[in-house]
Amino acid sequence: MTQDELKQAVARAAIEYVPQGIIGVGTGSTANFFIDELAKVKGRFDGAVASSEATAQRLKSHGISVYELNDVGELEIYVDGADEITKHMHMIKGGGGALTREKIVAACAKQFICLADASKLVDLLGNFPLPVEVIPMARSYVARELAKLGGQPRLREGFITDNGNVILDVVGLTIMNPVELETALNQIVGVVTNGLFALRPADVLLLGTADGVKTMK
Ligand code: ABF
Repeated sequence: MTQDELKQAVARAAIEYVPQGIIGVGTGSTANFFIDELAKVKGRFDGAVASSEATAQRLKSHGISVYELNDVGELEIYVDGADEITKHMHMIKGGGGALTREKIVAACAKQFICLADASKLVDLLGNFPLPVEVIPMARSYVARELAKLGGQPRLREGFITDNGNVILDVVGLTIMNPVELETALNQIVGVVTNGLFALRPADVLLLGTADGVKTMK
């Protein structure tokens, strides 16, 4: 099976978690497969909150109603991909640059359902560069602080987030304790969000493997 076929398989499997009401929808190619599956069952739920402009556009193109997060209450589920995930359900996210809205929508959901192909499951986070969204005027300061933590930050060239900020992708971090590092990064003035999702990990992982979709909790 190709990586895309694995992503499609987990997207299909996630449909069984879709409740009535409004659901949170993530960003990226795996989330896009999920949106395409959602379109097939759009009579079963009321609509969605999107974690990015790109996702909102795709949902709307399928005729799925898109709601503002401030206009809805707690969401039953948030469904999204990841760049890396461990068996403890800690993730690196934000390769697509939507980490801030993803973290906000995830925070509003009772259940975070992560969709990933087998290549995303790792023993230790950090091989994938850790994205950090930064207020533009704080870029150099935050980069120096990240260097003090042992990372090598690189500006994502030519990229501005949906919130008007820049992203520093950090390589060289040994992420032994994702909760501790996420907390430390949150303390750096000028950081909007970091791509570690460990304080609020996934609740369910649907992992696409050659032997089928595995469910981990
Ligand atoms: C979102 O999409 C991001 O948090 C993550 O960076 C990315 C994963 O992309 P893909 O599904 O295309 O591999 O989930």
